[in-house]
Amino acid sequence: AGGQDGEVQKAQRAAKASEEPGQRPPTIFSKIIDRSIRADILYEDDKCLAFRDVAPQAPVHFLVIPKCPIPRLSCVATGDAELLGHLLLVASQMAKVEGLVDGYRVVINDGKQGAQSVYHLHLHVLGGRQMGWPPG
Ligand code: IU
Repeated sequence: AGGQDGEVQKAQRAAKASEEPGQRPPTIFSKIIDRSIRADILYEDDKCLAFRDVAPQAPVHFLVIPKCPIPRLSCVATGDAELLGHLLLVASQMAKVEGLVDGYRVVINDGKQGAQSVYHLHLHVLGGRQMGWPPG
């Protein structure tokens, strides 16, 4: 079923993640999910968690992460489609809850050139100020 981390997907992710040694789950986000470290959690369900970024880059800046430890967007597989859709829906719903009525930015950084620092897939939701384009 969608959202389940099947054996094939796990193996594919492990292979992809191992291309960058040291850049694989578990990361600090696994500890936020299991509550072994504290975070300002805005939303949780069986598939995902949303929490405020510890170093906010905008008046509102939160992350939406899957509970299953997908390292990065370039590791996702066809079977992740439902989960990925769910993450976007939660981002949209939480942006409303946070009062971002004038718009906001959703960002996924992937890998070295994407400036990803935590190798557990996450959507950034940033708002409450005017964004620029192109991003840096
Ligand atoms: P990036 O897309 O991998 O570069 O973003 C990682 C984000 O995770 C970054 O904005 C950090 O401030 C944020 N973060 C966090 O919220 N809590 C933490 O304990 C750690 C990073 I480490």
